[in-house]
Amino acid sequence: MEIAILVPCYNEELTIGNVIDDFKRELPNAKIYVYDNNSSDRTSEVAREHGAIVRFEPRQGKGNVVRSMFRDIEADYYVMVDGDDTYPAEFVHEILAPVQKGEANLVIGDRLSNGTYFDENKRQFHGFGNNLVKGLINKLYKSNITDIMTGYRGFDRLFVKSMPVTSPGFEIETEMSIHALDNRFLIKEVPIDYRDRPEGSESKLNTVSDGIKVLKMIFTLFKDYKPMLFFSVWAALFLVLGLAVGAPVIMEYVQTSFINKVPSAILAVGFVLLSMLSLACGLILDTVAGTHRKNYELQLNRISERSERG
Ligand SMILES: Nc1nc2c(ncn2[C@@H]2O[C@H](COP(=O)(O)OP(=O)(O)O)[C@@H](O)[C@H]2O)c(=O)[nH]1
Ligand SMILES: [Mg+2]
Repeated sequence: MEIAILVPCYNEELTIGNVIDDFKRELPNAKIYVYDNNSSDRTSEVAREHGAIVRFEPRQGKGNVVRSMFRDIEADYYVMVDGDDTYPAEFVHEILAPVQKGEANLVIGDRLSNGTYFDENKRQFHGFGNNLVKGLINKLYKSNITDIMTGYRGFDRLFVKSMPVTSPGFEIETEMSIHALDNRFLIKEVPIDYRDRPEGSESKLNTVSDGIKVLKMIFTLFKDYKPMLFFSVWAALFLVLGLAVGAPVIMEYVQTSFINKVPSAILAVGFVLLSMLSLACGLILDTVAGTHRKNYELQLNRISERSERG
């Protein structure tokens, strides 16, 4: 059974050697793939010296790298980890166990439950953004995931080969979590320890701009995956506005058999029409999403057949 360790890297010369050595020690037979994303430092040289398989990805962004990794790399089980030496390699066995036993398609290395993340990560608003995203997703999917955006994950082959990666950047983690939830993949969370980057090593993530991209991703996926719910919200909003503006007009008509509030009447009709239009969009897109879901299920069957034969 082949195991692949995937390490997306952008300027991680300080830490990548450690990461490779640690994973080599824990899993001597695994193949370690480092995808270097236009680093201006010696990331790829260091990675090669430490015995990783180094490849280059010219399109900038973690999502772009993950897309290429998932497409190129053949293995039975996969582990993805940051190149910044913040996730301890010792936990790799716990990350892999559920996928190897067939208990999970996706394993999430949860930094938050053990409490080390809050002690170690000194960045303001990071916690706020994490909580916002977590709350949104768990509400929408009635799920209970603790750490949506962790970079330490385990996958089985089916998940890797069927995950449509559309995020170019750091939204990839959120996209993966939502995709897994929406398609009812088996998800398991494993609490892990977290340590901050060593002195001199800089995070590539910008809390505000990358946070906005993550929220946009949630919004888009919500519209695409749950169009009926998404457009029902708009329909309800416009209906309430229509009734608020239109009720006095109807009252007036009932009492006097005349309508003097003509502008209100026109506005109310406009709002109600918008409401109906939203509902119609929801109904149509619901069928589209349903068809897509069926096709996706068939594709999953084909991928798992091929994996079993290969
Ligand atoms: N390939 C690639 N990897 C990136 C890019 N930006 C960040 N990474 C890698 O993604 C991982 C997570 O990034 P990091 O800055 O540690 O984010 P944080 O853990 O949320 O602070 C690290 O291994 C980075 O080297 C990028 O543009 N391309
Ligand atoms: Mg990191």
